[in-house]
Amino acid sequence: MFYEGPVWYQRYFSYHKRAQVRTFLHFAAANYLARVYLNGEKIGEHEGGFTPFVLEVTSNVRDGQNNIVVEVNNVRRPDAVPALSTDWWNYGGLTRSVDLVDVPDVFVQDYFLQLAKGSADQIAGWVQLDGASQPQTVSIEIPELGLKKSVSTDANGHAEFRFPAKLTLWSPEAPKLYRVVISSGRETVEEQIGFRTIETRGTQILLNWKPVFLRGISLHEEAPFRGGRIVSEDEDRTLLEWAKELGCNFVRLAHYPHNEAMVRLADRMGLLVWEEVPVYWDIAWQNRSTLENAKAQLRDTITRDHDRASVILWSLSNETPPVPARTEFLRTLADYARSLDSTRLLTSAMNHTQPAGPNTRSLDDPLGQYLDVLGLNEYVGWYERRPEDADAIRWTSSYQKPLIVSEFGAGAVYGKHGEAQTRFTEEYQARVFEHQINMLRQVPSLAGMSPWLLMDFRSPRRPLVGIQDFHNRKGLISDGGRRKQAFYVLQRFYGELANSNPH
Ligand code: GCB
Repeated sequence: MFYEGPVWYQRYFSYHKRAQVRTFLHFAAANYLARVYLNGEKIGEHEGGFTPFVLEVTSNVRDGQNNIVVEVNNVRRPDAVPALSTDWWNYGGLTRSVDLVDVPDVFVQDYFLQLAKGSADQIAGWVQLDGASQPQTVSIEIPELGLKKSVSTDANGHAEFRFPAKLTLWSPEAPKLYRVVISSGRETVEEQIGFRTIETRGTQILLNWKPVFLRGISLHEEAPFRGGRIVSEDEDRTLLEWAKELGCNFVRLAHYPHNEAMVRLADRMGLLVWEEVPVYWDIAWQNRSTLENAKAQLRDTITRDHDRASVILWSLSNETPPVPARTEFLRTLADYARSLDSTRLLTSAMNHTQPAGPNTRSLDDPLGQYLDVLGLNEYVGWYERRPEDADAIRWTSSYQKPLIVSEFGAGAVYGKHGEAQTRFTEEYQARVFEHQINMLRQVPSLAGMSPWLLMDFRSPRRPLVGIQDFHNRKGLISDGGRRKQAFYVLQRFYGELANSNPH
């Protein structure tokens, strides 16, 4: 159960080689360091436990029988991302699917289709071909709108475009997706893409130009009922349906990129998404290769999901210490994220605040200057003070930016009842939520919340026998799928919010 180290996979497969076809191995995720061998030859390696990668094997794959071997090592390292300590289980190995993918010799490598920044009727973006030695024509079609545009790629296979379109915008209430068809040469790629705007104005978040309050919940990518990493879309759906039942229009996918199907499902179900890279607690801020690694994980997350309307926030980090080297590191990540995707908002979950008066705390972390939206994790009533103390606490910030309380919570064992003073009872957890809600009603810049968290999850840091048994018990739902009292406290509040603000 606590094993960390290499695991080896081996499989034979048969393959039929064809002319003008290129072949890739696609790994949806391998935690943490993967080394891949095909027919006895090393073809590549990859670092980072939650992002996809591809290796071209066109010249290695044989007609007939082939032998693939993969070593995946989940040993934690001080220079890795994340580093040595996390509050989640270090599930190792091939945690997501591996596919052998055939494409034409010139193929659509990537595309980015979103509304142009600040516009509701102009689609802008780009398409990137791989393998083209001369300009090619690419067509972009949205059949439902009767739209078909042709663009010509440059010498690098790149083409940018911008064209008008009369669109029904995507929103949680009406998550409209369009079938988009991208064709080039011998290849046609089909997609479902939604279009919406997202921006901030002062301390508000605007979705399609209207203020939106993010009624959210945080979740880990852990399978309900059986534990382990999620392996099917059904498991994704169970979690997102629970979030819907709670009254959410928003999910914080903590603390690393969840599987791709989760985000695609959020697109279809109308849930706004906060997506995060595992720059968690303390990591080697001064280390050049750690920065390169974090950048690569951020790039691959954005690349995978940049066409998902549901994703409105890229989160750069969680609870990092406000030292200069860390702020510089995260400033670099923020600049990089903006260069890759200027259409979405940047955030980070921060937890360092200053007293600003008797019962007032101010979130002035220097990282805030590089973000569009401030995330705040606080545990009044659990790691500090009593639940009812929250009623009198006020939060401010010198940044005039929207604030999301990205975490608060308390542990409770499903079915454990007692006095509301007794920790780990359902009553105690419900009491924390009631007082947190009293407090959050008083935060003028509050644009959303994502309490900690939807479902109990496994963690090696949580050993209390009979209580935690290596689970973080802050779920509103147990890992066996049972709703705790606090679930209904939050559900009532979200119901009230939804009725007073349809957005
Ligand atoms: C936090 C962390 C989260 C932990 C949680 C807890 O602040 O961001 O990863 O699981 O607190 O339960 O302590």
